[in-house]
Amino acid sequence: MNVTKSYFGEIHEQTVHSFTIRNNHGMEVTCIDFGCTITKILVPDQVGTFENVVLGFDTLDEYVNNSSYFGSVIGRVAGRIHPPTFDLDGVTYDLPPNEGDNHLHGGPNSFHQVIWDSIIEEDSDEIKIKFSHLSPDGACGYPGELKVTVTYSLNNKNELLITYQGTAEKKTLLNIANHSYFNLSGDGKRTILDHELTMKSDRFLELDASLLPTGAYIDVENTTFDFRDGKKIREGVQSNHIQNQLVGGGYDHPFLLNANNQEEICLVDSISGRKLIVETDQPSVVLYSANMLESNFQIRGVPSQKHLGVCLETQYPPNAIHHQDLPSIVLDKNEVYQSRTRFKFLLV
Ligand code: FUC
Repeated sequence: MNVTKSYFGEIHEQTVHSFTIRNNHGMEVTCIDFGCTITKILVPDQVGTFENVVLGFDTLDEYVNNSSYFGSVIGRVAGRIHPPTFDLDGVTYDLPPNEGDNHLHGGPNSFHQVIWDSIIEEDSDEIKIKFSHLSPDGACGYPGELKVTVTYSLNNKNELLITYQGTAEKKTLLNIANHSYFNLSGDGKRTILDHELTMKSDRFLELDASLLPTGAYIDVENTTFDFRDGKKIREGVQSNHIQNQLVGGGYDHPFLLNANNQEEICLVDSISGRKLIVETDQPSVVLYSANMLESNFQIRGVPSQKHLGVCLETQYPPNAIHHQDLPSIVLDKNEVYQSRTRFKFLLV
């Protein structure tokens, strides 16, 4: 295995670096310290052709100016919070809105827009890039100075493991996710509409017109949200189900996972033969079929369009702070937040 570090760009007189880990089978993961952003994942198809399976850019400017959160780490709190305010121990904290009245993905200039410190750790069968960041008390409205690390680790089993850890000096909220858009066709050749998704999930959260969970759970039985036996994403995109329609055609929903670390999510592109298995310790996954991806720019020479990627954002449910029935994202003072998700690349 080997790892390289190189210059990627510059912002506010600070250098942004790119890191590429390559394993013994030729699989590569490339990320940058700006937003701990995964810019490229090269894996083989069934005839051994290595191609990129995530949406990403080659220049820093594109990451700074694009609002799609390609490959970035999202925090302090992933998803939408509305109203953009919350109470903890009798103190009210206001969060800056950045999508109409909603506070989205940690607010403006949050984790995806900062340059993280980095350390490389090398082993014979695994290489890690460990990113760390000290988020000041009050950053983006959240209380407590927070020490947070994000580690990307690639091994020789073609597994990318993402781990998050955080501790804060005050009681606060924390719910971190990665926002990679997968497209297993390779180099964005096709949309993800014919990708087949299988998920161990009996329930998802109903959304309102502002894409916020209402607090109600919906049973997936007999709906386009039933991925238990596998389904093409196209089915939800073409469906008349009000929940598919209100997100712009497709999915932008938190699914509650029935199982953890048991191949609970599986994405297949049968044409290339690529398969991705996602295993996590998180209670839910936001399935986003890129319904709002705009078509006014290019992604490494490929015209952007709706449904060009699919995000599998393993996390606690969004807006959990406003719904007591949802698993809590409150982190106590000095409590250790930990979360891990494994992305295993295989062939069918
Ligand atoms: C996802 C979605 C949102 C949003 C964003 C870019 O996580 O939940 O609706 O469009 O990413």
